[in-house]
Amino acid sequence: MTDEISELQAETDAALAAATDLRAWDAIRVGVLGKSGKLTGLLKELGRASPEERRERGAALNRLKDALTTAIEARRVAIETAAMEARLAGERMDVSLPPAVAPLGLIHPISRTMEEMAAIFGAMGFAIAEGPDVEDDWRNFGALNIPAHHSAREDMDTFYVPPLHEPGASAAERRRVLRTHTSPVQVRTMLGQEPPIRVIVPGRTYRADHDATHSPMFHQVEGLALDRGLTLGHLKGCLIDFLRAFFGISNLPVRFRSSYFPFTEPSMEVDIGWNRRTGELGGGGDWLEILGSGMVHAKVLANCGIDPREWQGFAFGMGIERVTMLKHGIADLRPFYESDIRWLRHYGFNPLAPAMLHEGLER
Ligand code: 2NL
Repeated sequence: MTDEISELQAETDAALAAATDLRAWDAIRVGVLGKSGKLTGLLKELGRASPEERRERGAALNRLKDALTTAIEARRVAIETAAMEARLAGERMDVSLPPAVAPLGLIHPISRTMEEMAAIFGAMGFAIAEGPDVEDDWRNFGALNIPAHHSAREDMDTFYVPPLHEPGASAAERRRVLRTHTSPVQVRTMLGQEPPIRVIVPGRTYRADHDATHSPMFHQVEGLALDRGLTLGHLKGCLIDFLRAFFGISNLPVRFRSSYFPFTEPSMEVDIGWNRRTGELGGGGDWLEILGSGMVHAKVLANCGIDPREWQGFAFGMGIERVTMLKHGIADLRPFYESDIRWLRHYGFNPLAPAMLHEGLER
């Protein structure tokens, strides 16, 4: 009898020691304490024993039951603890390792200049307007008071695109070009909305010209402001404020010089002060031409359906590559379009620190 008890104790202890997961452990628990378990069987047999045997053996079986219950429970705790420790060991990480840095792209200097211009002119109430790169002859030249066979058309070394075959369209509407300036977008704006108008137009432009200082594709920003009673004074104030904000020089010298464009009257070229020898902007006694401007020609307004007796305004245009090179001391035009990763890393801008006027534009 007592052999059965010590046998069950020894057998269960050995089985528990060998069990390393909860499934094996549960099989042992059921096999000992379950309805048809071995201990349950011994307790059932107790009913057939004599009263004095029952007392003695009953006490022994109860001690066995306590011992086995405790051992089984202790083994469960040990198995669960071991499983948790194994999991923690597997998921351990070294928080002192350097982080895995995700590669970060950079903003191209052309894009950066456009963003800065959007920030500066945006603060003056200008919206951004965009349009197609392929334009018809009328929007690119005719509406702007550049007549057919005018030297400006040859000056601009225009790329012509095969014409559209639209029935009823005039020759100038059918003839298509890669826009030589972004002015056709201002033409579209004037045709499409009533003044007052304040827009800047950044974008790609094309001229059949290719050497060390000219690319057949380049970028321009033009601006247009139309309202009642706008004067040359508004033009000057607007452009002086823009140039000083863009170059980050609060006392930058700015000079307006009489010039000619077919689409403005009067027309003015705008120069900034610099040192020709060192390339430093701001002073030095030399002048550098930076943009063209003027009061919008009455004929251009009329061509675009606007009454020049009621609305007046100014327009301007500048090359983005040129002002970007001046601002950042970039000597050569060609790398702008070459996608050389070393050049882009050197001149690229942090995309997480975009141009925002309220923070100032200087780095
Ligand atoms: C330059 C000069 C200029 C304009 C562009 C313009 C547009 C319209 C009407 C009147 Cl729709 N003017 N644009 C005016 C003056 C100068 O650009 O040297 N650009 C690089």
